[in-house]
Amino acid sequence: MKRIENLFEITSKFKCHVDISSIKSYGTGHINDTYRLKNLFSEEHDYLLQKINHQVFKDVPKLTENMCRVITHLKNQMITSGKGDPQKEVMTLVATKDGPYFYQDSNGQYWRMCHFLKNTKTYDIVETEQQAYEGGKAFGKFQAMLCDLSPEVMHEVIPDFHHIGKRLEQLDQAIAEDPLGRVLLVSTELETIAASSKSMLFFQEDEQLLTLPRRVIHYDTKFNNVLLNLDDKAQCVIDLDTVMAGYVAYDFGDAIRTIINRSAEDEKELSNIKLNLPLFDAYTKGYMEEAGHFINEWELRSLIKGVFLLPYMQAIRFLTDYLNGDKYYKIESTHHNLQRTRAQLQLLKELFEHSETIEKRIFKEAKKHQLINN
Ligand code: GN1
Ligand code: MG
Repeated sequence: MKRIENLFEITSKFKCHVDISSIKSYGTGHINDTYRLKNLFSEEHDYLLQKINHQVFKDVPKLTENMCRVITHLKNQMITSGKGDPQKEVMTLVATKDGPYFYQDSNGQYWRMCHFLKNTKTYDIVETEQQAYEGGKAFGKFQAMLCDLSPEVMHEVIPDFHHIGKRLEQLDQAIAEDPLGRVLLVSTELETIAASSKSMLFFQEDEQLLTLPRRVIHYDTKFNNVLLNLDDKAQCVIDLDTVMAGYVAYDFGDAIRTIINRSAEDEKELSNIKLNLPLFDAYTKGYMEEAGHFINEWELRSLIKGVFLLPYMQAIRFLTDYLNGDKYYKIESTHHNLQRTRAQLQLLKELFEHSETIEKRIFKEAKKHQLINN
């Protein structure tokens, strides 16, 4: 674990009672650094302390404003409807003694703190249909509860985050600059990416821009961003750094990317990357039960596009970072980003091979909620 030299300085700025001798690294995020800290009073909740990656999140005050807006909205909905426990089912940020929900230390680093939710767990790879179903319910409910929050009020904390046209341009730029001479190693991957680029531009087409509603979405719906309780029931959606305006299909696609894959996001052995269709069905069922009452037919028909777009875009993002010299994602070995790229492209290949089946299964579930007739 990296030692935090100024831990005392940081924690003393927040309204908390931490036992600073208890600090431990926590989680598997690729961007921020997360630590768990115990409460000095054992009967009270513990804390998570996060160092926010300032290279990725350039405007931490705006990011925090987005997060607080969403958190407040979700908690208020639970209080008003009397459904759900706002303390356990929504993240709770800890304020600094000066008021804001973040602190910039003497080295210029940004920190935030939130409550640690006891008796919860996350899965990097989904194991059961029950878990997948609960994931679908959690992200579907998250979107549903935010559908009366105007997307206009949200800041675009990472510009063009899921704009595939821009992602392709960033890849082209990395190819042109090629600082480590890695382009030579990735010609197969570049060909695969080029072969699908046109079909992936769906969300940037004029027709979609005119018809698809923009909503407040999560933008990082990896399955491990849902906390499940000890009975494997969804409890809380976490990692709200990227809540912004976008299309529901982005969140559907990113969740499916992690749920339908029998292997890890960075699986080395490509033949292990196979689809788990029962988990796809279970997620879709849970999702439609919660989102079926607010999404429209256009959005429903766009879900399948998200299923292809997200692994494709993720492959491009990993490859761009690989070519740029691994500056964005944390890596565990020299060619980790290349390995991740290959795994995502393999997943995409599998998805393409089963595209009809996948689409039929989405429509079958949608019919149950009268979202379409045929
Ligand atoms: C990053 O840090 P983490 O794991 O929550 C990334 C997501 C990617 C994901 C891929 C801000 O999320 O967009 O989908 O890695 N977050 C950002 O695993 O770029
Ligand atoms: Mg994240």
